[in-house]
Amino acid sequence: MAHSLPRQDAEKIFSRLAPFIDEKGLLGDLRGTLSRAPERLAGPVRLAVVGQIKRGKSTLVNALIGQRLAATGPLETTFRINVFKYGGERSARAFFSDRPSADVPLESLASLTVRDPGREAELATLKRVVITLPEHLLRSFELIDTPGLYSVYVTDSANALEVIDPEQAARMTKVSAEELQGADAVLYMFSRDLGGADTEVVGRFLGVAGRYPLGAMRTIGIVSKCDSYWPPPAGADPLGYDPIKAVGQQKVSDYLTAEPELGRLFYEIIPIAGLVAEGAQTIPAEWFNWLQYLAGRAPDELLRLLRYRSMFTRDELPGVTLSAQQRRDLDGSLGPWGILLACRYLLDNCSEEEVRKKLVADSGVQRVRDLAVSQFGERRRLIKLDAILGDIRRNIDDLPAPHSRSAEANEQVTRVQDAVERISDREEGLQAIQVLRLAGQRRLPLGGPELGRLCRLLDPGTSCAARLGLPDSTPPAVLVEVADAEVTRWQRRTDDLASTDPEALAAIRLVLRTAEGIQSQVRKADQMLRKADQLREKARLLLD
Ligand SMILES: Nc1nc2c(ncn2[C@@H]2O[C@H](COP(=O)(O)OP(=O)(O)O)[C@@H](O)[C@H]2O)c(=O)[nH]1
Ligand SMILES: [Mg+2]
Repeated sequence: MAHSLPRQDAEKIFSRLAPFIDEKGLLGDLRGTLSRAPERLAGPVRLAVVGQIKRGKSTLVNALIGQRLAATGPLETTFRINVFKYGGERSARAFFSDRPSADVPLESLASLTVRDPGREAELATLKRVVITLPEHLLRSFELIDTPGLYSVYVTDSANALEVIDPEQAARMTKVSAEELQGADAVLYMFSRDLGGADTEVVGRFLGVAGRYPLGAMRTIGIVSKCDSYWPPPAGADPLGYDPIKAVGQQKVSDYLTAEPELGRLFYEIIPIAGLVAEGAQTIPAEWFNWLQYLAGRAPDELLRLLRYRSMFTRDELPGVTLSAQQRRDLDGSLGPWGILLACRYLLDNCSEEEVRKKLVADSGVQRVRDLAVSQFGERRRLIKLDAILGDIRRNIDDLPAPHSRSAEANEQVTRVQDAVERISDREEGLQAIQVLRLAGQRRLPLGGPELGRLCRLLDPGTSCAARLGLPDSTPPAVLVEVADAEVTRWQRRTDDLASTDPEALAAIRLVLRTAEGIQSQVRKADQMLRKADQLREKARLLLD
């Protein structure tokens, strides 16, 4: 690949740098960050699910792993962190602040969470539960469920207030914020009314808001509980009503219009109905008989039954043979939209397995999964590197102003800053991802064919020929010709943009540098092959 840093260089730079930093002095934190960096680069991405309390974080975690293991619901108000990581065996280990850690049966996870008046003291010292699962998704990243941020929010907290006293809320926030700072990447659940607080929290995670736009590849925004926009509004086709598309997507674009900064902070913002995805994967097979029964009702009647939850779940529902408990179970696990969707797929003769899969796809959770795997799994090293550089920059930002630091400390800071810039300049993959993202958001002034070319050129891990849009069998002389044309094209583009759009200019410059890198590689290869031909010719003459 053109221009990329040899694999171990960043690791070497970090570990060589650490000993120069004074451990006990002003820069002690920085030294810790640097000396832990190589180990952190080698580990899996730590993906934290963060946001306000009761936004559906634990529900999303369950939906992502396809099992109901994180406790959800109004009673879940402990301070503890759940970490889900990959391992051959299903197991869980609890870590306390006042006694040694202990294995716990997975089945007892719920009771370790739910606030139980008899066990308050025990639960108060429970810090963290690490759950190991042989779940493919967790090969890409560790998933961290946090209790929730609270005190920074004023809006939408009425519900939470009923069950959480302010002291607890402050502690939950502290625990969650600490976990966020230790994470490499974030799934951030927006509060119901997007506030400046959301932008602030994420901006802080990434470094000062907007200053390190690269960081956006480490954050995915989530608009949760979209299915709660129910019943379908008058005028909509109620059977085809899709609250994710109809309301969720609209909310995302409203957010982006109201706070354009969000476009920089998030790689993507995805509207979801986590409950539907969680329910789809976890309801017992037997419940499909109940869904079949509902699917057998006339469409108008089914819609009428599902329109109001209070009616669907009441004690007596004349003409319906499902018991109140069965209806409540379905409602609690899938919600009315999920039930309606399932019925429609059953009517289309989908199998139970297909219905489960389709619901996960429709809920938006499959999109979160796919994106998380491609972003945080396949780009693991870049994500980690970017997270570490972000932490170092934050450490430096938090130091007292340069004039109040010793000359020695200033020298150390300069040294670290140089190293950070050296790494981020040379790891072109970091920048390539950012440029691809800008291209995806149509924020580059390029036409369709040019965008296609750009994406191909920047695609890491493919051959020179593929990056030039040619088959791998293309003769090197042709590759040279095409690479030359490519360089000329991007050179011209750079000149066009020189005085207009700095963001686009920086992006196109990177494309130009990449094209030049490819050009130099194919030229070298071509020359070598020509020389080889000449040598072969000479050899043949000797033998003749
Ligand atoms: N309708 C609906 N309810 C949801 C959804 N996700 C979560 N909930 C409910 O919201 C409540 C809080 O969810 P939970 O996952 O515990 O929130 P957390 O505090 O952010 O972890 C629970 O009663 C969930 O059942 C969703 O997508 N749709
Ligand atoms: Mg939770």
